[in-house]
Order: sequence, then structure tokens, then C-alpha cells
Amino acid sequence: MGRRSQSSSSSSTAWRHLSPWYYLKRPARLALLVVGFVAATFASWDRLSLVRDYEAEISRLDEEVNRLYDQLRMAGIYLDDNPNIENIIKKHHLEVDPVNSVRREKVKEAMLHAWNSYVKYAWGQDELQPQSKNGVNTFGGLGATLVDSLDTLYIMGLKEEFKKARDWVAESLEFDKDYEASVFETTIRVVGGLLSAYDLSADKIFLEKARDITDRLLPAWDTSSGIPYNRINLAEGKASNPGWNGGNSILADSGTEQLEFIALSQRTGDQKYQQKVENVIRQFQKIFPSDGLLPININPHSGAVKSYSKITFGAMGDSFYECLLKVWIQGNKTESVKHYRQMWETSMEGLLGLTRKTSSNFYYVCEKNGDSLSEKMDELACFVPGMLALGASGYSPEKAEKIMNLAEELAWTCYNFYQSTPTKLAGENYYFHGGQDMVVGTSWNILRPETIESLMYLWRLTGNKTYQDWGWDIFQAFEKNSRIESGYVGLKDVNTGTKDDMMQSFFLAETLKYLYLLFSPPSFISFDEWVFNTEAHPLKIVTRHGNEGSSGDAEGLLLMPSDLYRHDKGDPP
Ligand code: DMJ
Repeated sequence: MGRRSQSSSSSSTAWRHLSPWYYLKRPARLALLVVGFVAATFASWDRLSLVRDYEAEISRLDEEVNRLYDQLRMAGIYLDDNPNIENIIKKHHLEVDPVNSVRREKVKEAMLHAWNSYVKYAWGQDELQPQSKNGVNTFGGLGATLVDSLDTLYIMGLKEEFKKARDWVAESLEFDKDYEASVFETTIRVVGGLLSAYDLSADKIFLEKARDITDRLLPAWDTSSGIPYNRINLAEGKASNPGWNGGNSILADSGTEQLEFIALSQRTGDQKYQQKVENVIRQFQKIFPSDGLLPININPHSGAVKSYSKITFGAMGDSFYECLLKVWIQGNKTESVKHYRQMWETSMEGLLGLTRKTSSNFYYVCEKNGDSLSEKMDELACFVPGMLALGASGYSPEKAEKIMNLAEELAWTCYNFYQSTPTKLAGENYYFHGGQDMVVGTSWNILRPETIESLMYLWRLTGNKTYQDWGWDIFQAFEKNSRIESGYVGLKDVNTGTKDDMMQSFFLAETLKYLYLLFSPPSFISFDEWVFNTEAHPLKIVTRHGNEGSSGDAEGLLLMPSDLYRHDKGDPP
């Protein structure tokens, strides 16, 4: 056979394997083919399911790794710096609590939902109306939600979101607005938000912007007493008080800017901010009553109080008392801030005098109108348990115990403001007529943070995990009633669950941040190193020098990410 015929015969031999007759003629061949086919199918099916199993396992491990990273971050540990994990775990006594991890992740997811909705429908505007899917400029167009959210994003490790917000601040945030801004709201949200973002990130743009807006607010303090007007036109610098309050300044609006302005002086080296706000406290000292309870209306010209006006730890009084304690903490509890502590302690005696309890042992804080007591308590006053817990350690042990007990009792009442309604969300205020249990008065809920804030302080300062469970209950009620596809809304009525159309900026600044911290270790943004302003913006505690004002840290604080965590003295991270 020639080469050509040999090769054609071998190719026809090969092709016959493709013909069905080749197999049908011989059953043994057919059987072999079927067995081969079945085996191949099984092998590939097995392989596919193996790949699927591996993928599931990889994503489970991924989640686990993220969870562990999160825990390390909570403890201030960055693996790049500290490759020896066993040492890290030992050294930092890491909390390994899977329940807290899951809860924290859920809160972070809620923040992302709120934030993404704001980004989508209200980017750069003050607040989101989630039902209308609109932005509204409730604070004059200062990007209030964005600025209020900066530190929450940072703390939750949402780096891309933080970066995007930071770039907006750098490129688009400007204050030259022909708008009558509230001095108080602008300070606690915008100045506080920017300073906190600066302390956390060490990015100087935040300090520059904080200084710019504060310079625009400063003329408000140019009154004969030094007690500020409460409104100012940001473009013109013209300050005034609203007519509806008879031209008076409001206590909370005038006595809450101290933390932010002192912090600004410390970070810029310019004492003027600190001097303006510390003078206000000196003025208040002159008129301070023996029970430490100042009426909410004050004449900014004479510096005198309207003695018949209301006394309250709720709306228009609240944050003044909080601020006294926190300036003392911000000032390292030194001699130069001793008068803040003294004033605060006096006010706490006044608070004890306003406290009553119902027949079923709910403690509550009354208000006072002139000489008569009003058995009404705002949900806003639910910051009090946290404040008492924070201040307790400055007392003698016996007094501290008494103050802590009261804090815990009041927190129980505030938790029940939530639990007593069909939606499990608290109304705006409650009445306790004649020692009877709480009855909701104004029945809206606008996503306020005060009760959660107090639960966070109490959990940290008592170690009692019940407070975490209470906070989780409240979070779930928000998820159930307030979450909609385009953000979070308040309720017009906590009895019916009817929704409103506003996502308040403090929901992202405070409510969600305090929830996140409630499920995080106490060493994360520790009370030893940070003090929270009344809008939940943490400010770093730095050295305070004397009465004269600034410490002169003019170069800025230059904090590192690991400064978010408490570190043992002499054991730098
Ligand atoms: C916030 O803006 C601040 O917490 C303020 O001190 C009181 N009211 C709101 C939240 O309820």
C-alpha cells in the first residue's frame, strides 16, 4: 500500500468512531460509550458544585475577614502596622462579640441607606425629604446633612463616601449666603461637624472652612452683655433675635457654642473665639440662681433673665447644662474650668428638685413656669441620663452612686417613652398628671437621638449590656416604621405610624452614630480622649493652658487614625 492509501485508510478508521453505526452494531461499544458519557457528566457536575461550594466558602470567609478587620479597627489596630495578630489580640483585650458585630453592621447598613438616599436626591442641600425625593435648604444651603455626616462616615470606615463628601466641602461649600442663620444650629452642626472631621482626618480643609463660618457668626456676640443674638445674616453679618421671642436670647442657643469655639481657638491659635464664648458663661455666673436653673429667656442687652419664663431640661434649655459639664471635661478638669463644674453641680441640685416619680416608679424631670411645676417631660430631656452618668465620676463615691442611680431610673423612663406606643417609637413629649404614668402629648417622632445617646453613655459607664438591648429595640422600631425605599422619615403620629417627609440631619449625625458606638467597644472614640458636642460630633481633648484662652496648637492636631482609640498611658499605639 502506498503512503497516500495508508493515510486515507487510517483517517477513515478515525472517522468511523463518529458514526452511530459503529456503536449500534456492537452493544459492548454502545455500553462503553454510555458509561463514559455518564462518568463525564458526573465529573463535570461534581466539579461545578465543588466550585459553587468553594465560592460560598470564599464569600463566607470574606465576610469573616471583614468582620475581623472591623473588630481590629474598633480596637485601633491596623494590620499593616502590626502584623503579629496574636500579640494584638492579647495586648488590646479584643472584644469578640458576634452579636455586637452583627448589630454594628446593620447600623452601618442603615447609615449607607440614609446617606445614599441623600446623595441621590438631595446632594449638597441641607436635608432630604424622602417621600418627595427632594432636597430642602432648611439651614440656608450649608449642606447640613453632608457636613453633619462627615464624622459618622469616617467612624464607620466608609472611606469612599467620606472622600466624596470631603471633596464637596473643598469645592462647593461656601457661606456667603444672604440668609438669617441660627447661630446655635450652625455652630453645633456645621462648625462642630467640620471640626470633628478635622480632628479625625487631619485634613486642613475642614479647619479652614470651620474658621470661615465661625468668623461669619462672631458678630452675633457683639451685644452690650456679650450674650449673643441668636440669628445672623451670613452675608451681611447683621445679628438679631426673632420677634416671636420678644427680642430675647434663648438659653440653649446662647450657652452651647463654648465647646466648638474653644476647640477652634485651640486648633488655630486665635483666642478670640474662646474669649467670646467664655465671657457668656461669666455673664451667666453673675445671674446664676442658687438652684442653678436659668430661665430660657435672657435679655442680651442687660444680661438679665426673664424670671417668669420657663425652666426646662427640654427644648431651649437642654444643651446649656450639657455644655457646662463638657467644657469642664474638654478643659482636662483643670483649675481654669473649675467654675463650669461648679455651675453644673449646682444645676444638678436644681434638677434633683424637679425630679418626681410615678406610683409605678417611673422617674421624670418636670419643667417650671414661674413658681409652678409642670409635670411634662420632653424626649429632648432624655439626654439627661447620659449627662448624669458622664458627670458622676467627678463626685464623691456616695454622691456618684446616687447620681448614677438617678441616671439609670431616668433611662428606664425614656426607654418606656418608646415601648409604651404602638409603633415602639417615642413621642415628642410626655405628661405625668398627678403622679400617673406617662401619657404621650405631642405625638410625632422626628428620629431624635437623645435616648439612644443616654443608652450609649450608660452602657459604656456601667458595662450593663441591657442598655445595648434597649438600643437594639429602638433601632428595630426605626427600621420597621421609618425606613422607606428613599431614606428614613419621621412619624407624624407614633400611635398610628403615619409618616412625615423629612430625614433630619441629626439622624445621620447623632442617632445612627450613637447606635454604632453603642455596639462598639468603649475604647473606640473613648471618653478619655474625646468629648461629643451636642450634635454628637467628637472633639479631641487637648491640653488647656490657663484662663487666657488658646493652647496655641496652631499647627493643628494632626491626629493619626489610631488616635481614634484610647491607648494606655506610656503605651503609644
Ligand atoms: C440636635 O440638633 C441636638 O442634639 C440638639 O442639642 C437638640 N436637638 C437635636 C436632636 O434632637
